[in-house]
This record gives sequence, structure tokens and C-alpha cells, in this order.
Amino acid sequence: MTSGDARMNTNWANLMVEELVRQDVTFFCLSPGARCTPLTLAVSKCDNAVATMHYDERGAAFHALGYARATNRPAALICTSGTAVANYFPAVVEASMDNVPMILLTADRPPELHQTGANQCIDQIKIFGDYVRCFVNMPCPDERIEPQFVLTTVDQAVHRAQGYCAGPVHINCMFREPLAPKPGESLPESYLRPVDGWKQSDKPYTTYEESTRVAAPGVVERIAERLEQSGDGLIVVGQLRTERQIAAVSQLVHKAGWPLLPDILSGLRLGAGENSTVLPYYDLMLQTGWFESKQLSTVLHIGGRPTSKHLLQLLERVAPENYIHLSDHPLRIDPVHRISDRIEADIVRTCMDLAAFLPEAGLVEADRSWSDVTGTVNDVLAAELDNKSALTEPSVARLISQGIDPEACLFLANSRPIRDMDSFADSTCHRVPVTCNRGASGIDGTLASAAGFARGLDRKLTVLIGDLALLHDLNSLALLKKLDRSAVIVVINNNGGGIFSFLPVHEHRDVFESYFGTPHDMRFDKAASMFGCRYVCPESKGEFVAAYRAAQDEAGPTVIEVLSDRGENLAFHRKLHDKVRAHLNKS
Ligand SMILES: Cc1ncc(C[n+]2csc(CCOP(=O)(O)OP(=O)(O)O)c2C)c(N)n1
Ligand SMILES: [Mg+2]
Repeated sequence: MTSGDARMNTNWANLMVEELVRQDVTFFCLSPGARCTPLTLAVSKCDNAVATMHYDERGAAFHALGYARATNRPAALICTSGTAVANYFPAVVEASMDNVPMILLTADRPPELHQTGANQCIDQIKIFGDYVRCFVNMPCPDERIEPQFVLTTVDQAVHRAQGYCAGPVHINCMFREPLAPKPGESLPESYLRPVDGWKQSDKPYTTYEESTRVAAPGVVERIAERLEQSGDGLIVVGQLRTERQIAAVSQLVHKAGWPLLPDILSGLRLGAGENSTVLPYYDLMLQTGWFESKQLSTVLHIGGRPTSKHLLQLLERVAPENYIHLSDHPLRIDPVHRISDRIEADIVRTCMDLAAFLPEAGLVEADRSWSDVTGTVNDVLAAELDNKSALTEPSVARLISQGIDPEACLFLANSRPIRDMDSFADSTCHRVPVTCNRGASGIDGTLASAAGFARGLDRKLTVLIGDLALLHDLNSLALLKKLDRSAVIVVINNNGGGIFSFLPVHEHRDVFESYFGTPHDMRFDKAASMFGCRYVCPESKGEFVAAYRAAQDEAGPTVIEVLSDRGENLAFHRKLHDKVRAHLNKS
């Protein structure tokens, strides 16, 4: 067998880890394995690296994803060769589709072991296909290759991960045995002589200067004129990623004066208040047909894809003459094919410029009937949820919005949880950071992502999750255990996929339960105990409120299991829609 140079393995791994840290990539998610020994040792010995170990590479990658959602900085993932690498795939897809930075360092066997039947050796070359922003196949560490190559490769990788059109990057690292020198064995210092200056400093070898993408001269002014000329318009805000974006969009919305439809991930939905131009309950209003009579010649859409399917259906049906979309990356977000103008530019800068071009008095609002609507819907929800004692799926979402600690963050699972929070969150609640894996909308990796999100923000955590999503990611309860602060997992156990009851396939009664509803008859008490989580199963709203408050006040994880019936939940949603419709028609 060709033998390698253990000291060069160490040299290269140290260079990579040190350069990542200098690029401010300080959080490393590692999984156990042998081939990645040089990288693992380098992280363990680097003072400025923060490492977390997780036995499941799938969860580790989602953890890194959640961390990057919180910080807008990539975490670095390290794993051994073989199927370990393939387990990163779902999180890589999510990161790619939602522009979340991520750096994957996968260990690999050297070329002479490929396609030989060597143990744990698979084809890792471009394994993630087009889902990564760039792929580098590092040669085996070799002293004939100068160290600058290693450093500039890392610098480029970080730039591609977090620069324009952020996303995952993959560096495949082949290592020959012996993987590490014996303890105390000295490294060939002479190899690092060409980067003496780098060694003396604490700066990255290549600094990529920040840049901002701006619209071409005249574009924003022209768009402002179009908005001004249009009498009836709406502003739709999808996912935003930074406080600065939220502030800039808020200012623009305030100046424009048009009704705002804030997605649950926009940062403008929770805590929207009863401001007459903000329509926090727009999803409910859409489901009651309230928008049908409105003239909508212009829509200004900022940020990500709206969660509300009903909003997308409205845009498809109405086909506004001007549907202007502002986002800061090149990926198409237009599933209904109605966008007429697309501005691809920095959101903060563009919103500020646009606001400056709008008339001081704001945009003309031909239709004044938007005001007071929020108060009407709030009254219905107060009567049907707040003032009733039943613990239902909509009331759990609402109670979380009302009871969440202002110092916490909220992670929503896909399926009903994100939709229920979008629909029923109290508009007068606190505004806390909230996110969801909405790039590919998987029900996988939810807990791991949520734990990463809380870790990145250093906040308490609440997760709202369905039973299937929790079963899918059950072993990530171990990651929640590692958080210093309180972590509350509210699981709605409706014994299967509640969302499918809302679909036409629900009418196929003969096959529905077996193939869509998929009941499992499991409860989460024993799983909670296995992973060292407190567990409580409240039966009434009062018990839920008390349990939720107590769980947030205690460090460590608590699973709050709420039992629900899928059929009753569907009927209750329908009843709520009927009530909202009746009140909106009256007002
Ligand atoms: C990884 C993955 N597999 C399958 C799906 C399809 N899917 C969407 S929602 C759903 C049901 C989720 O059930 P649960 O988490 O209990 O939430 P509920 O629908 O009951 O609110 C499934 C299987 C998906 N989105 N992602
Ligand atoms: Mg369910």
C-alpha cells in the first residue's frame, strides 16, 4: 500500500482549520470516524474553534444549517469517508435551495484505493451535484504543493459559501495512511516557511472584500414611479434574513402606506400589532375569499417565497399588471409565473433607495377598506381560541406566540406547524427570531436545525413540530440536550400526517389512512426520557400554558406533547374559516 506522510496530513489539516477560523468560520460540527483524523485533531487543538460532536451526519449537517440561519455565517462540517458523506445530502439540498452558507469537509480514501473494493470507499467526487456552489477535490497532502494552495482554497470556499448567492461548498479531502503522526512527533517547519508572514499575523491569507449588488442607475427611480402611478397595490414580504433587512423593509412599508402581507418568516408577522396597513391574518382572509373583490394592479414582493399557498393562488389568478420582486440572489422564486419585474440587488440598500424616491405622503390608496380588518379577525380568534378552553392545533400555535419568552427564538417544522403559526399567531405578540427549513420544505432534520438555530443565536428555543417530523429526527433530541438554555419541543401528536386531511386525496377513504394519514400509535414519553428531556402531556389549555411557562424557565430540553385528532382538527379549521368569513362580510 502506498504510504503517506502523516506529518503533511497534519500540516494541511491545521492550515485548513486555522484559515477557516481566520475567515470567521469558528463553529465545527464533527462526526466520529477514522479517515477524518487529521481534520478532527486539527479542530480539537485549535483554540479558537468551537466544536460539537454528533454521531449522525444527517443531523450534524442540519445542525450546521440551523446555525448558519441564525448567524449568516457558515459552520464547517467534518466527517469520514463513505455513506457518512451521503448523509449530508438532505441538509445540503436545503442549504442550496434557501441560500444558506455551509462548508463540507469530507475525508476520503486516496485515489489508488478508489474502485478497488477498499473498505468504506465510495465515489465522493461531486456527490452533491449542482446543489453545491463549488466543489474542490483536494489532492493528498504533499510537500511538493505549496501551503498557499491550501490557504487560498479555503479562502475561496468561504467566499463562495457566504458571498453572493450563498450556499453549500464541498471540499473533499483525501488522506493516505498513516493518518496522524505519533504524539509529540515534530512537524516539518520548513514546509510552512513560504507562509511565514501569514503565520505571524491573525488575518486570512486572502481577504475577500465585501461588495454589494445594486440595481443599475435609474432602475429604482423607475420602479418608484410605477408604484406611484398605480392606485391599488400590496406589499408582500417573504423570508428576510437580517435585522437590517427587517428594519429597511419596515421603513419602506411605512412610507409607502400600502397594505402589507407579512409572511411568518419575514420578521414582520410576529408582533405586527394592529397597525392598519399590516395584515397579519392575510392567510385566513385569503381562505375566506375576502381579497376577491379587491383591485390588485401592483404587487411589490420582497424576499423569499410566501408560505401561504392561498397567496400564491391569488397572485396566479389575479396576474397583477406589475408584479415586482426584489431579492438578493439570482434563484427564481416565481412558482406561479407571474413576475413582471425582477430586481436582484441588496435588499437594505434597495428598500432605502426606493423609500427615498416615494412621495412624502406615501402611495395613493384607492381602497380604504383594509383598515380595521385585523381587529375584526383578532376579535374572532379571541372568541374562538383565546376565550375557549379547548386545546387545539390552532390554539397551540396561538398560545406559543402569546407565551414565548421575548428572549427566545422559534423554529417551525414543515407541514401544519408553519401554516398554523402563519395563520393564527397573535398579531400583538412579541417579535422573536423565527425560521423554518422552507427551501425544500422537508420534514426531516427539524430538531437538529432548531438546535443549531438556538445555538447560533444563543437564545432559548421553542420548536413547534408534528409527530411524523419528530419521529423522523428523533435522535437529534441529543443535540437539544447540549444547549445550555431552555429548549421546548411542542409536538402536536395527531397520530400521522394531519396535513393530508386538508387535501383532496382525503376523499379516498378506503386508502387514506393506510397510505396518507399513516397512524403509528406512538407516544413520546419514553423517547423524551431516553434523551434526558423532561416530558409533559397537558390536557387543557390551562395546563399547556403552565407547562410552557415552566419549561421556558428551566434550563435544558422539555418535550410538551399535545394530543390531537386529525379529523376534528380539519373540522375546527373549517369552523374558524366560516366564522372569520361571516365577520368579515358583516364589517
Ligand atoms: C423528508 C420529507 N418526507 C416527506 C415529506 C412529505 N410530507 C409533507 S407533510 C408530511 C406529514 C407530516 O406529518 P407531521 O409532521 O405529523 O405534521 P402534520 O401534518 O400532522 O401537521 C409529509 C410526510 C416531506 N415534506 N419531507
Ligand atoms: Mg402529525
